[in-house]
Amino acid sequence: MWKSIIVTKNQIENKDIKKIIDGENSSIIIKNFLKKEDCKKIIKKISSMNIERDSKKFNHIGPFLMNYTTKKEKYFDNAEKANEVFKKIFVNVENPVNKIKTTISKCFPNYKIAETKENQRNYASCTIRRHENGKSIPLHKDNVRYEGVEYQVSKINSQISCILHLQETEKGGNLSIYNKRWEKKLEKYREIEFGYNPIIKENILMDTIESKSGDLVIINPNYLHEVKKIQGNSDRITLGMFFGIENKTKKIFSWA
Ligand SMILES: O=C(O)CCC(=O)C(=O)O
Ligand SMILES: [Fe+2]
Repeated sequence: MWKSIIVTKNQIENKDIKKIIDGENSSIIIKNFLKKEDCKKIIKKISSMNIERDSKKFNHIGPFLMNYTTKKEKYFDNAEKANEVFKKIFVNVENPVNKIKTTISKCFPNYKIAETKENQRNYASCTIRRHENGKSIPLHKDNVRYEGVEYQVSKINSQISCILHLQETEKGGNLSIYNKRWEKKLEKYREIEFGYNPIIKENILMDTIESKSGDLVIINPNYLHEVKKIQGNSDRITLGMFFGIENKTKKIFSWA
């Protein structure tokens, strides 16, 4: 069995994060991390604003570093714009990015949460992704140490991914996470566009995490994962951000 740890935001501890970093558990789920009314307010605000999407194809707000591995200047230009947009989106609610940062930093009492800057420029604080009926996210991993070598944040020891569900699906859109840590030898299964050939998940233990608005899901994104096809009329809307833990300097960074 490979299972989630279900906790409240006041219960979560360093040992829970350690368990997902080491792959003992699939994920941490904090149910109702954000009030459903706040999720709705955020979505309403987004709909009322005329926001330029970072990628028409993916319908994201905010640049996603992995899509800019060789376009560093452009990443920071777009991050600056996106961070202004996020400030506006969160005016009427408790800022979810800060709330996630507070929750994670409480798990690392001896660490400092550092402003993530590079040559005086800020990283994107998060990305908001909207996936419609029929969309899915193929099998992949996220590993900034391997894929983001041009960036300072790649110098970290461990990386975690936080996904806050702002709107749930009617059906489908579950996250599947496999008990298989990415390693370099899997690169030969790389697909042209994105992700990996599904044969590498065969016979591997898997856990399923449903899309439920208000829930915060924390995973080690170096374990293979995918989002199944969304069904029905309700788009799957999430706010995602990564954290990096640097042991030598006892610092925690966040970016998207
Ligand atoms: O939306 C999700 O559930 C997962 C997104 C993802 O791939 C990640 O956070 O690394
Ligand atoms: Fe991912």
